[in-house]
Amino acid sequence: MNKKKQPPKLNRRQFLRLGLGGGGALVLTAASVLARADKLRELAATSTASQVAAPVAPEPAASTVVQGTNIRLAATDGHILLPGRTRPLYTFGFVEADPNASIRDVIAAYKGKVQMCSPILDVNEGDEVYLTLTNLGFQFRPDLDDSHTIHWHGFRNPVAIFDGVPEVSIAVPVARNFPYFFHPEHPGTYMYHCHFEDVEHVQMGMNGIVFVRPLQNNGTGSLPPGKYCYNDGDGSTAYDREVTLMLNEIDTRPHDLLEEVQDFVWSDYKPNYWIINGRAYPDTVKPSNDPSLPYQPISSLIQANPGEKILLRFANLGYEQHAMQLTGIPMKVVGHDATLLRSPDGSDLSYYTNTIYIGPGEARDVIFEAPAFDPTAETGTDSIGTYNVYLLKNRNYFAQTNDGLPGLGGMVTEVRVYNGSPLPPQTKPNETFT
Ligand SMILES: [Cu+2]
Repeated sequence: MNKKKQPPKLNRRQFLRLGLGGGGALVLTAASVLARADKLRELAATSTASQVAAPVAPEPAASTVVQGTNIRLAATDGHILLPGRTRPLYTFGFVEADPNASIRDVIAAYKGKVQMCSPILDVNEGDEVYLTLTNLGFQFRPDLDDSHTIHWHGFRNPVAIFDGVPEVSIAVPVARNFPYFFHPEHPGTYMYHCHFEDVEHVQMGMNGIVFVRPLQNNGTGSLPPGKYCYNDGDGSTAYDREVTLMLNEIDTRPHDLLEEVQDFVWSDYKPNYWIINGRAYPDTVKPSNDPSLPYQPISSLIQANPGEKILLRFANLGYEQHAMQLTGIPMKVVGHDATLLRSPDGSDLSYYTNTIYIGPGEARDVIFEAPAFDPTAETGTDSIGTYNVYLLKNRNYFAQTNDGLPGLGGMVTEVRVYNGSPLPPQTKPNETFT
């Protein structure tokens, strides 16, 4: 008896490739989606010149920082701009949403409008933090029904259900909420990311920085209230300003292929962009909430008055180790992976360096003191005043380019130390002044 030949079984993506991908066309129905893509393309055409482009039509504002104990993040897709690239880059990620809005309203407001990197979460030691994750689905890949999670990387979590690893807890399907609960007890800098199909979802942009402020900020018997990175007991981690720096690399091929309903072999990963807070230099030094980068709201520009102490909160959720070098100003490393650098007997293990080595999934807390303004050194001028500029850059020169194009790009930002003390106090992390 002849065995009847069975038609080949197709998985979801193979099926879609036959149905949609052959022509390379993705079926997009909503006119507003096309209009927004056109607007982003227009912005992209001007972004390489680092000029301020015309602002886009009002959208729900992308968030730099989320504070408080009642947080809502919505997971969806969208597009960002990279210097030297006219096509907006397809991404996934998280945006801040109103904790009290209905799922329907959050979908209407944010679906297809994700930001990169995801918002900075700013919480306090001892708080009871409720974080609702809402999965909005994908605007540009409506065929995909991927779930999402929040994994607070490095959190000492006694309860697996809130750890965001889908295999041992819960993942959030499309059009559903899930309430996470965290009781942070260990100050320092962490990161969070989606843990569902995590190689893909993290590379696509589902990551951000979360940090915990110490109880010492309220003051102790011997220390006044203030800004401290840790419960150091001696004020050694006090600072005036803070900037979070989320390090990632991007291979643009899987982003483009996903948008075209094609597969990518992840072992072929070979990045061509290196980014800080979702932007590549020179975009890194544009202000926070710059209108030319509507979905990349978080600046990496480090502004300082002479003599101020600046806290840099580094985290790396790329797949490469990075070596971040600041020449001309010594950096004091006070924390690794949300742990104060002290030995069990209390001795000081902090160290000075000009290069921070940071592997995937690692965090560093670094404090430097802004030097006096030197009128003879290289200076620049912006709307705040005249400044000395120090480059904070990835030491690997491959990571100092945008897709191999000429000129400085990539994982590079600037420290600007101003003449006089023109900067007002910072009210939140990564706040920039123009
Ligand atoms: Cu996800």
